[in-house]
Amino acid sequence: MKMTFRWYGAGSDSVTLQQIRQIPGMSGIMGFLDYKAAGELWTEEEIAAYVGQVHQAGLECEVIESVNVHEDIKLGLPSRDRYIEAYIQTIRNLAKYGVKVIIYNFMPVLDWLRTDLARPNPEDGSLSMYYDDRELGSLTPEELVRRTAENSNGFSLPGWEPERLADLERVMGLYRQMDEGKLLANFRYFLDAVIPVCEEEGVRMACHPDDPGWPIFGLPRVAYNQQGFDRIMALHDSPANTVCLCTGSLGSNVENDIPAMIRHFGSMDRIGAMHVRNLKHMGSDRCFRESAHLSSDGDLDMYEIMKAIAEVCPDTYVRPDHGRMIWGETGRPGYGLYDRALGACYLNGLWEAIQKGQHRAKEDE
Ligand code: DNO
Repeated sequence: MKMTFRWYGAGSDSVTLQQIRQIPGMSGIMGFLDYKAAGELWTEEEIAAYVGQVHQAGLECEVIESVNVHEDIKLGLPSRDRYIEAYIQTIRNLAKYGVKVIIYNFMPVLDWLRTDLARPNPEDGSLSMYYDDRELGSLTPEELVRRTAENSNGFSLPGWEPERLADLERVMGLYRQMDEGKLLANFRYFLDAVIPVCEEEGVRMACHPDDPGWPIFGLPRVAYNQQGFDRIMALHDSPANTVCLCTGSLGSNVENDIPAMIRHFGSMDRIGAMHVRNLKHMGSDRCFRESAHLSSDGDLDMYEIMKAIAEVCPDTYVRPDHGRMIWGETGRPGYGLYDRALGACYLNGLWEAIQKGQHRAKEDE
């Protein structure tokens, strides 16, 4: 397992590379060029500059996140070929600088979303991201986007680029006629084009789940449970077509058994990377808050999750995911330093115990 941390780049992150380097057990970064609009080419110069800084700090940069897929590709518009061409060149450019895994998602229009980015937890005063489906029902997509932008402490959130959201209404309209089958056909078209390039370049695409894990605002969604990911893996069968298994996104849907999903996709060698975090449902299946990583703080059994990773994909990349805001920290919602660093240490602790347990069990045999 390689423990990593998301970093948005100098000037775009409240956390520095040196701080990340000082977290015990940190091997590298899950990187991101946060100023890139979906569909835009990531140039060699930009990638070289980002990766160079990460290496200089003594960290690896083998995973890149949120190389966002242009809406025209998801919609299957004639202009998609131009955006796929740019995507392919981005893959080649990233591979040149040692990137091995590219995390992306295929959610129509809206990326992951919450109804509250900083809800105080009555028990301890920490601030958590929060989702309540009833509240979502009372908001229009435009209101939600405005509210999200206003509450993100001046930072942009991954997948919420202003350009993408500016013509929200028009794009939502284009999806009105689309069902899951059509979305999957467009997904296949995309994978058929990019996966052979990944095979050539030694890169794996890792699809991030829809978050929350069910369709919202009447938009089709295809990546929120085992069956959905089975279909995605079958669209283009290749070791380069993988899942970014995000425990929090999938865990939002109470029907998902996360350790079983890790075992399922891990034993097929289809886990490219893991986002590991916990969440707690608040009296309803469709209302949750993002908790601390600890098992006892949320609904997910983090020991079972790490054990499943140790069993089926022990060499994968893991990062602690969204953290709460604690100790007065301010920053990009979900992406402060303290709670994610605590999460990484906790996950590394579980990992050591699991590894030693496995080792001793072997010796006893
Ligand atoms: C949320 C993240 C996502 C993820 C993208 C991948 O905070 O987990 O931004 O990286 O959806 O495309």
